Amino acid sequence: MKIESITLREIQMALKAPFETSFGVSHHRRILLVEVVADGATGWGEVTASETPGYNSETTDTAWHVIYDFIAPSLIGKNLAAASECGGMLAAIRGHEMARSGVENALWDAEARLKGVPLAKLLGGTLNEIASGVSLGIRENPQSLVRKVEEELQCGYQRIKLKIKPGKDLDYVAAVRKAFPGIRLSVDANSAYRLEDAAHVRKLDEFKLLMIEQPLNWDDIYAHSKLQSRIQSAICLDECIHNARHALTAIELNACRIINIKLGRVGGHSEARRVEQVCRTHSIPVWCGGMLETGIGRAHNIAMSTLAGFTLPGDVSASKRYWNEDIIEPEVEVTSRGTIHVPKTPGIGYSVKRDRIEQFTVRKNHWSDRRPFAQTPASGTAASAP
Ligand code: OSB
Ligand code: MG
Repeated sequence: MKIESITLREIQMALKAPFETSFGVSHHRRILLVEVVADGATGWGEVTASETPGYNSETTDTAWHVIYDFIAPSLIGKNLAAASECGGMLAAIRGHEMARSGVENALWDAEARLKGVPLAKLLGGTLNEIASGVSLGIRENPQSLVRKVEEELQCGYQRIKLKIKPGKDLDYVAAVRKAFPGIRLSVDANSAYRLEDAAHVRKLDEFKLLMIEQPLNWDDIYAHSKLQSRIQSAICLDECIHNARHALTAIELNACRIINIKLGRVGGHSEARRVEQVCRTHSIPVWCGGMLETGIGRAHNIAMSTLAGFTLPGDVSASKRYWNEDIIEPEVEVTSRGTIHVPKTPGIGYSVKRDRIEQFTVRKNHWSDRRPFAQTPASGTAASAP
């Protein structure tokens, strides 16, 4: 698979509704898309970094810098036997998993297209449809949250996850649990609590949650092992897990009973498969997390969610919950049973709407093996938002 060209672009898209987490509110997204051409086949990937370093240490701009200055120059013109070799070629780059993931996943899409198989198959996935859940942002008051939950349940979603933070937690969860006693319900704190809050977090036990996601520091597996021993609810780690070694550490320390896998957070499909493997070996259920992706990131999430270890509903939901019009066709849709059908066509299995992407593009750079000196501008790291 010879990498003939790489196109990096930033697109900007307004979210249909603001999304509030314990670390801030998102109104619009600045998203990097990666398009590769390898042996004549095109592949697409999405960089899932946020605009601010509030979730992890990467941002849209750090990812641009790392892809522009390091990843694209080191891959252009290279010959890979498979996309799975990408990680080894980028071994000199520490961290920056989301930047690496956007590029590696584009190569996985290209490889699947070259081989004429759906990406899910190439990854080793077995499911024909995946279970879908939703992640609901923090709201004004518990009543409006209950109304939102009802709306999502009517759409068929199999699991509801509530974002929480100190002061916007117990009352909200209590109201939702009272209104819907039997649903699969979980919460996500995005690192908003401290180990000293253990007695407070333990109050969530009475609501019979499926899990409490990432209650403590984003980089502290050990503190989660202490909290897990003090509460009944299962802890699910998100922010803490960047690779299979982290997953094994967390499992051996009993720091969680569930792990959320995000392609961006672990650096792409190759490492995601290794995390899934470690978890499956240790009977730790996994599910696919979301980062408010466009259809391209969503399509990669769907393909990954077909691996056998993904036994819990993920945060992969319908395009129309986020966007007035997505950049893929058809859009991601959810059945009335709360499932998403896995596409059967080669690659990510959705077609990319180039005209729409062009319309949203605010900066772009192209590397070509045939014209190695055609790159512009001299530095691509300055933001050029309209
Ligand atoms: O922690 O799972 C998270 C969105 C942005 C950053 C972090 C998270 C989230 C979500 C949204 O929960 C999931 C989605 O894409 O719907
Ligand atoms: Mg999370």
